Amino acid sequence: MRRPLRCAGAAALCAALLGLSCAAGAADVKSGLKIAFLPKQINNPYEVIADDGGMAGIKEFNGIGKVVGPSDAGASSQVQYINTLITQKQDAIVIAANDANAVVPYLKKAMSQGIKVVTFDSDTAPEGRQLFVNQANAESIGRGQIQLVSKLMGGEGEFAILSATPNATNQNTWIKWMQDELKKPEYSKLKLVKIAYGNDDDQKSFVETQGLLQAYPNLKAIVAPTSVGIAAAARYISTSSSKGKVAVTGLGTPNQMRAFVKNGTVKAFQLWDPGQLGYLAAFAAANLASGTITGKEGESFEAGKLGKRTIGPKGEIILGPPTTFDASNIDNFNF
Ligand code: RAM
Repeated sequence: MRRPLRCAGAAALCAALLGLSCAAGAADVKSGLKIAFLPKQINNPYEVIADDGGMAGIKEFNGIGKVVGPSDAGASSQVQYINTLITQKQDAIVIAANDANAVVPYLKKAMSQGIKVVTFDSDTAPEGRQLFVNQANAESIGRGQIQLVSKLMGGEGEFAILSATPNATNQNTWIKWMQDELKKPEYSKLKLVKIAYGNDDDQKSFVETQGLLQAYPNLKAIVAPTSVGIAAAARYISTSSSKGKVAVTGLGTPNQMRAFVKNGTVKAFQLWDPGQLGYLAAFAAANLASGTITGKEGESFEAGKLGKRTIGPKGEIILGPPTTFDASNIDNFNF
């Protein structure tokens, strides 16, 4: 484990005085910062893990954290919460945006009043935030999903995507890269027949799965790049005659998917650690609110147990590559 170099003052001063490169650390973060997490949906198990990770990070630097948010992932469902957080004069808002644009005017208002805005999990248009903490490189997530489903389908046949909401920035970006990957000659025998939307609602995702199986009798796989969608699809298929015939894959949490891996419905799927995503976002927000970083490319900061992190192009900070889970490793993960 690397040990962060501790500096008493601001990173720039430290570097200038000692001729060393030194990232802004927890020691540089102000204590008592009020940081609010605003997930896509308050009741989505994935978002709960991410928010818990954020609250754990905030505790480490003695901030005051809280989680507020809607029960549905609708485009404008987060607006009223942003307005309340502005009134409360939070130091930072950390949001997984349900829509790239709908929340932007409200987040702009927050920023104009000195509140720092960090998106995580699902981004807004760049003018809506100062930083975006991304779970992994979006291109590699999208391409990786196709590589995985192609393997599960033996490289040929019809498959469908079961996504979250039609406006979800993260899923839409991944799907764009999935479609790009599909153009490669090695996938010429794969056919994407439909993109369905379960709106990150368990029941709707379940019904959409049923609809896909009825509409496409030759379907060989469903890829759900959403933890809500993949769990609902697996639940439907696990008790249907499609079990063993239609592969289910995508992005899900090991704890939600474990039973379906054990009963053979799901062979493999992917994800990152949502708790680490929230934790990293908390440190990014705290460093912005403390003035140790401003959001420019190349600036770096210490993110507690995740070590030094550097801001990339377009204000993006990346957590790390996803993990592929299957029967051989799923029991090593507990989230
Ligand atoms: C759902 C949400 C979230 C996404 C995960 C994989 O929980 O849509 O935004 O990142 O799936």
